[in-house]
Amino acid sequence: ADLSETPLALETLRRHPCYNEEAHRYFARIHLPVAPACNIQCHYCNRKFDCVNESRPGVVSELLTPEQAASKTYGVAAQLMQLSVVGIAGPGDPLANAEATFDTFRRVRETVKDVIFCLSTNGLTLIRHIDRIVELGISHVTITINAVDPVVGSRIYGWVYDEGKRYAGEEAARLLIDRQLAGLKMLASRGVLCKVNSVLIPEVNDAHLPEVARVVKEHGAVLHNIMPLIIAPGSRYEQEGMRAPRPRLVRQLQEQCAEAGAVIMRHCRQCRADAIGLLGEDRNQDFTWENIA
Ligand code: CLF
Ligand code: SF4
Repeated sequence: ADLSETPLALETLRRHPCYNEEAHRYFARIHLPVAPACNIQCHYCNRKFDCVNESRPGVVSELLTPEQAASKTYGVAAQLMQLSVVGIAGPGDPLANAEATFDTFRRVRETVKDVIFCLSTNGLTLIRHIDRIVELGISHVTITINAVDPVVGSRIYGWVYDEGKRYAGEEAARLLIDRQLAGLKMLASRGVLCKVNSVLIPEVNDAHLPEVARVVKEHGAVLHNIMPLIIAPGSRYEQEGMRAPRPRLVRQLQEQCAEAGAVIMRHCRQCRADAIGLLGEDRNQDFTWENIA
C-alpha cells in the first residue's frame, strides 16, 4: 500500500492532520471519549487516566454517551470550520467498547457531513470488527503495536483478556501480536489506511523497533508513528523506576525505522481522548455544552 495510491486516499490524506504533516496546520480533529473499558494491561498505563497508546495521561477525559458525542460533534462542526476528522481513541480501547464506538460513528454520520472517520485501538479484537469498520466508512485506523516478538511483548503487557479468558506472559503477548498483525492485514486489504503507533520504551523495545517497522509495513501499514513513552503515575513502569526516552533516542529510532522502509510520522502531539482543535491545541474548554447549544 502507498499513501498516494487511490483517489480516496489522496483526498482524505489531504485533510487528515495526523496522516499528513502539512494538513495539521489547517485541519482539526475532535476525539469523542465514549470508550472507557480496556481488554489488555500495558505496563505504562494506569486506568485512572486516558489510554496512553494514543494519548497522554494526566487528566481523565469526561465520558460521553454516543448520543452526547454526536450532538457535541454537530455543535463543534458548526463552529470549527477546519474540522475534518472525527476520531475515537479512548479513554480505554474503542473496540473493547465496540457498541458505543460504532453507535457513535453511526450517529455522527447521520448529522455531520464530509468528515473523515478515524479509530485508534490496541488491535486485540480488530479481526471481529472489520466489516463494521468498512461499512461505517471508517477510513483511517491506528493500531498500537509495540512489539512483534512475544518475548519483548511480555515485558510490555501484564495480561490480555479475551472471550472470558485471561492470558499472561508470553502467551498473552503472542495472542495480542497475532491479532494485531492479522487485523492490520485484513483492514489494509479492504482499503482502510492503517497507521501503526509504537511506544518507544528504553531498553525494552528500542532495539526491536526497526523490526516492528519492517513487519507492520509488510502487513500493510502506510504510516508509522514512533512515540516516546509517557509513564502514567501509579503504573507498573513507574513503580519500577522506568524513564521516558531522551528526544535524541526518539529521533534516532525514527531514522532507523525510516531506513527499514517505514513512512514516519514525526508531528504526533500525543493528544488526549477528548481533544478538540488543531493538533497540539486542545480547545475542549471552548466547546462546553453551553457554548455549542
Ligand atoms: Fe485522533 Fe489518532 Fe485519528 Fe489522529 S490523533 S485517532 S490518528 S485523529 Fe494524531 Fe494525536 Fe498523535 Fe494520535 S497527533 S495522538 S497520531
Ligand atoms: Fe491502557 Fe494499554 Fe488499555 Fe490503552 S490499551 S487503556 S494504554 S492498558
